Amino acid sequence: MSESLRTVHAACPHDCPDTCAMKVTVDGERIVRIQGDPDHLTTHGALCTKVSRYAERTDHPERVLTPLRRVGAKGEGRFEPVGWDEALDDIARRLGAIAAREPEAIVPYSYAGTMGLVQGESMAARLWHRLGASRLHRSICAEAGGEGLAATYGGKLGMHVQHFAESRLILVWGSHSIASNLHFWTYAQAAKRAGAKLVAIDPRRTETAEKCHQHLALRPGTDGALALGLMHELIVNDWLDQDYIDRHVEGWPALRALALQWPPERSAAACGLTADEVRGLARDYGTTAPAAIRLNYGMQRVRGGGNAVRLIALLPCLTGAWRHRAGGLLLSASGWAAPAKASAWLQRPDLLAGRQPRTVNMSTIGDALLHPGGAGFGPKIEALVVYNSNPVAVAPESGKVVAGFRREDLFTVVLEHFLTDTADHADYVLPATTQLEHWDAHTSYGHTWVLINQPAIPPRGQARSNAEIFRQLAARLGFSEPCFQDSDEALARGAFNDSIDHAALWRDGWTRLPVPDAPFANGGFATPSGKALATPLPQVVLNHECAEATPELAARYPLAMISPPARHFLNSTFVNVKSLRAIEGEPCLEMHADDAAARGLADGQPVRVFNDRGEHHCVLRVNGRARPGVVNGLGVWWRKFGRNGTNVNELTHQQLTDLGQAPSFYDCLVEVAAL
Ligand SMILES: Nc1nc2c(c(=O)[nH]1)N[C@H]1C(S)=C(S)[C@@H](COP(=O)(O)OP(=O)(O)OC[C@H]3O[C@@H](n4cnc5c(=O)[nH]c(N)nc54)[C@H](O)[C@@H]3O)O[C@H]1N2
Ligand SMILES: Nc1nc2c(c(=O)[nH]1)N[C@H]1C(S)=C(S)[C@@H](COP(=O)(O)OP(=O)(O)OC[C@H]3O[C@@H](n4cnc5c(=O)[nH]c(N)nc54)[C@H](O)[C@@H]3O)O[C@H]1N2
Ligand code: SF4
Ligand SMILES: [Mo]
Repeated sequence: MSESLRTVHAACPHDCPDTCAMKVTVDGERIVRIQGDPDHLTTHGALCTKVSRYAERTDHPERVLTPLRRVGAKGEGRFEPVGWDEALDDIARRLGAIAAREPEAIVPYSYAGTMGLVQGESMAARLWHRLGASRLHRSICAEAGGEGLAATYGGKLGMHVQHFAESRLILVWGSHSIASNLHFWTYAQAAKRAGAKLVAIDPRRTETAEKCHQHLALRPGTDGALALGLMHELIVNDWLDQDYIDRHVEGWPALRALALQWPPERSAAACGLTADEVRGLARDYGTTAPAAIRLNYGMQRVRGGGNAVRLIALLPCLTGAWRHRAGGLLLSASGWAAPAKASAWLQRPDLLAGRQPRTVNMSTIGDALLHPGGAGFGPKIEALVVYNSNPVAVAPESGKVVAGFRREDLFTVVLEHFLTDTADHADYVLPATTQLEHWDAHTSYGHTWVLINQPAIPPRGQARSNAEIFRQLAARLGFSEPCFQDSDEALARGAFNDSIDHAALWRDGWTRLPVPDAPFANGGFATPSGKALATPLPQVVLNHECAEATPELAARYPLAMISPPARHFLNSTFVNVKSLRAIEGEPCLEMHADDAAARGLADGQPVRVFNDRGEHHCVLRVNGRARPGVVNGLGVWWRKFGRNGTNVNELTHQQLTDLGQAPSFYDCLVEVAAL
């Protein structure tokens, strides 16, 4: 071993519930090894395939390493290198000129490219608050389910992931865990080896579903109807924990009356299952303890996603599954970390100084960019600053998103590692550091630890961290408040308050949050009454687009399309890493053999997938993973890798969910024909 080898504590920054603790070994500026921290309980030394290749992504030959200025037409992706000072001076001048007139015409657009508290919304939020820029509703992923969960438990609170190992029954509900939550899957496998039964509830026959004992392939958007069918059976078979209900559930009589209207036959008809499947699942759930539900966000990307989460989240309250630490439900655990975060200090909302800028919903950015401005909307959007996100690929209804980004009168700055579909539309692309090059601090939505990330190598090329870029913009805009001087390291060190063990955090790279083992064993939900809430009464909400709600549309576009994540990408991140793209092949659409036969289509054939919003070309896969009537377009590819320069979001729409004003990506009707 060379004398110069050095190992630092790091955290995986990606939008993944596992938030792995990493150890990065470097030799000078060279990355020698990236491994999962063997001492961190849930990481247990293992990273997924994607992040094991992090060096390949960091030292990718196509990384943007200097600031770039547009030379081609909007969206063409042609740039020339430019110096940092020249770029930042010009950006600050243009943003400053807009802000002097109409600060809300500036819109920040960011999501979870990194989940870091520092490189996410710290210096950036301070800048936007001071400027009075529009606020952003960060709704693109989890708001329907998150609001549904909070409306039931009082927060985004759930089981500890490690306790699934002791469960006797696990419902893997709307989750392709092997792809998107690998470290939970390790615990589910341990439970399976110890005799637990695993049931997958998912329209798609995923690798995860294949490895469960049973797979219920319901129609997309019918999870609420399934939950009510289960409740019906829990009631009529007396599988309820009446004591738990009496003490810890608010609104049970009305929910009970609703559930009694959903016998298994009705529920099964709505879901596209058999009544025996509903009855069997109810029996398993009602008679096995401890029983746990791993719910994931895949099931809430439909109009009724919020209400469906509310209904499912009530199930463990009716059986008293919460009494056991290996019983209950996990959708998100992010709420456990909320009290530990120094959010107000990081983001400084006080810099708004009483102003209340309008909020733009990131999920309807297509419509927003095309809006001429006016009553009910506010000023026309004149400038967009994008970081940690790739909206041109990931936002719904790409046709409108692209048209918006191509507006000649829109000034767009994109902070990125690569020339993504979004960066192609920028006036300036600014090279950002990766997790190996900057400081950060992390919470997790899938486990109950907080983590620190130390830089392992100096920035590659001329890259600068997001926080550094915003700090320098703030200086050029003349903002002299001391908070605009805080270094990245100072932001990381101040990210958590004293409710956590700072000594352990800096010694080990992580520390556990003080959360009880069985948090709701005696009720104590985070609601005002301390009870789980069935009030107001949750409802079954039909999809925006389905035979029942829009029969005329369904006659023209009879196939329901879902677009869940591809296993070797993370949203649209890693699509440009060759070794991972090679595994995924090319953009595809999975279809059931009967639906293919009815259209005279065969496996491997190029097809066009279309509806009134657009047309996407890809290859057909008749591989046994799609259920009848449902097609799966795995995402999220970069448009520029698509056969006709599109991805699945060419077909999705901007209609929002029942709760949370989130997108309904998986609530989308299409038709498919040979190309
Ligand atoms: N490898 C990989 N990991 C990821 C991601 C990724 O893109 N790739 N994405 C990350 C992100 S952003 C998130 S939000 C998390 C969670 O990400 P999710 O998007 O929740 O990912 P999955 O766990 O794959 O869950 C999606 C599953 O839900 C199923 N599904 C679709 N519609 C329905 C429905 O109506 N009902 C039910 N019951 N199931 C449905 C899909 O077929 C799919 O198998 O994972 C993260 N982890
Ligand atoms: N059709 C369809 N669309 C979907 C989904 C789906 O299932 N189907 N899933 C949705 C979901 S759940 C989500 S969460 C969204 C995700 O959408 P996004 O949050 O936009 O996620 P990514 O596509 O991974 O893009 C993140 C970008 O951030 C960049 N990045 C990473 N780290 C840094 C950094 O430190 N600094 C800077 N400046 N940039 C950085 C990466 O290079 C990457 O290009 O997509 C949504 N879109
Ligand atoms: S993407 Fe998820 S599983 Fe992979 S290393 Fe990061 S946190 Fe762990
Ligand atoms: Mo997400």
